[in-house]
Amino acid sequence: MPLIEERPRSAEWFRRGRKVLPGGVNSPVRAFSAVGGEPFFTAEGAGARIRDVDGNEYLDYVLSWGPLILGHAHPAVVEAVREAASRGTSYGTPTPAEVELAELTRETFPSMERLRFVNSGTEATLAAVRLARGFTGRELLLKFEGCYHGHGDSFLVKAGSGVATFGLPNSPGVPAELSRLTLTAPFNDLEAVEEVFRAHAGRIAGVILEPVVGNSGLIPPVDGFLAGLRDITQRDGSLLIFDEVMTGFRVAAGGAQGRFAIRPDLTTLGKVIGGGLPVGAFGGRRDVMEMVAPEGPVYQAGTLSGNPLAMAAGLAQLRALRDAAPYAELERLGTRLVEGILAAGERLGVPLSGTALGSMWGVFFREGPVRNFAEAGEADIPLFRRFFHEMLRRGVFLAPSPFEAGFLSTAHCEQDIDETIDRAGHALRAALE
Ligand code: HOZ
Repeated sequence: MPLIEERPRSAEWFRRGRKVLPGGVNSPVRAFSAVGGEPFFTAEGAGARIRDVDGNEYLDYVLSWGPLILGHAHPAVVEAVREAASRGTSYGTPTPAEVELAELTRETFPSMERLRFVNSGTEATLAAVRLARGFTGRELLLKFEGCYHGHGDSFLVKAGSGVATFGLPNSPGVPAELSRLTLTAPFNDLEAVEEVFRAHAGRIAGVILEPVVGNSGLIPPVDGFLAGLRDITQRDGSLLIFDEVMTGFRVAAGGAQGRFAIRPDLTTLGKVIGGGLPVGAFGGRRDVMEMVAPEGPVYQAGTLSGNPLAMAAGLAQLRALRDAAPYAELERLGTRLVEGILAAGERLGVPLSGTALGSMWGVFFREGPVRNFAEAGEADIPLFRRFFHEMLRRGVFLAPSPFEAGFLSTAHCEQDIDETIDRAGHALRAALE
């Protein structure tokens, strides 16, 4: 296949974009700064593929950073948005779709006895932490190194995703007083968590984590880690908060909490539940959620929260997922993909490791197992960068960072996977030259 070498139209849009948008983008990870080069500008997407403004086509494993589990422009989602938009884009009053989406979400996430919709995953985690603090009357928060919970002040401490990608230990603009309230521990290290709780007994409002980390690459929890956190938090009276913005409806229908049978006190969702429109949700134990205004004193609000277009898209996507029950097949494809890439590495003498969980997958450029952020950081990042570009030249779009997970959609078929494996073999060889 001909390699994609130039993107003159994308380059021109990027030149214009940089004059009006910081870095030419509206979210840092899109700028390709971590891998070098310039981003392509997308014109359209369909199924498992997107096309840039120069007419190049890419098999897409980013999928808008997770939301598009049915692929791009799924007819049911597009039609639901079209139909909802024809009746108006926002009312600022309750609508039936909000109740329906909440009911459908709770069916799949029974721990979310009550929930509220917001506009993004960041909003959801901010609200969940405020609520945990309001409910417990405590101020400290424990998070894990390499977990990313959006760009709220309290979370920009040893965070994953873009924060890790750009090597920012934390962000200017976050008051030191606030950062001091965020404690950290390595993921998958229960002993470290016990130690933090020993040092701060009765003072930690909540423990927030991605139960399967997707923002340091893909890192599953080791046996007993999530159950251990459940025990420790219960014992101490602090709340266990699962940030399932990425894993919700992705590692299994019921997210990581369903898959690993752990019931957190609070959960945050986003991405998939909005079908590609801006949405987030936080919810959990009824007694905790009763603290949220107007029932209780913990304030949280939003002009566009529960937006009718986002609710319609989310409902269409979740209903299609419920009918299709695609997770076993997605995991089979993901496993095939990861194993194919690892085999290519083995043939070329490149140490790789990786895993697939539901519709998420990831490969590290180092031997496994990778159990935490520090180990993820020991991968061969320069080789990843070259691999990323060689894949892009071959029409495969991976996340432009070693600290992100890959995604699959129901639109990806076995032939796509096999083509990707084939291209990965060539890309790896080229990356080594
Ligand atoms: N939460 C997304 C995945 N790490 C990041 C997407 C973004 O920052 O734009």
